[in-house]
Amino acid sequence: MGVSVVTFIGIGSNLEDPKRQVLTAFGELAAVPGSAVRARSSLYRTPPMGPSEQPDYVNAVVELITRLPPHELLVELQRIEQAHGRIRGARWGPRTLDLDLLIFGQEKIDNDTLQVPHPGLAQRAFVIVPLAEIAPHVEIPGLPNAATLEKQLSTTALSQLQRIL
Ligand code: A4P
Ligand code: MG
Repeated sequence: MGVSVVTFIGIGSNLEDPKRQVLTAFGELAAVPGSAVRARSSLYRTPPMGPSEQPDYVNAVVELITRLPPHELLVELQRIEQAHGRIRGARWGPRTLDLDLLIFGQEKIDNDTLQVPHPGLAQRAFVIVPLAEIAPHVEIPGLPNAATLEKQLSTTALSQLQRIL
């Protein structure tokens, strides 16, 4: 294990009591080896991106300090997804728990198993709003900071997000 790195994890769920899935994930992320949760956002109810015939999502973002290298952190995130009974189905289809590695320090990673910063980050209100809540000024490699990205969202996109907890 190396030095500590500041990372951000996007959490999403739209099956089997999504709010509970997200709250449980907060605790499980705090228990990842060599890691600590430094901040967690509010929970937001968000309309589904992708197939619209699926329930609304609950989304949140966690700031996690970790000594794990990025691929080991990804393995830990996938282990937590599996523990929530995640069944991989259609792309952008419904899921009990999705954990996306959004930002890993100042690293840019682009290989078969991992792309960081997460490719959808700059377009997704359900990622940007909770990220801007806990880390408005964090530097995102190749992108403006979260506060700036939030200002670029349409009022329609913003109005569809509902802070629930
Ligand atoms: N992978 C590559 N980069 C990363 C990364 N930065 N973080 C690879 C996590 N995984 C990464 O992921 C497929 C593969 O992506 C992994 O095996 C990993 O090696 P997956 O979770 O199995 O597939 P997925 O999530 O169905 O596909 P995808 O394209 O990652 O979907 P997204 O982008 O995660 O979107 N609507 C709302 N409102 N809120 C949501 O949270 N989420 C999705 C899923 C769709 N619609 C949504 C939401
Ligand atoms: Mg995913």
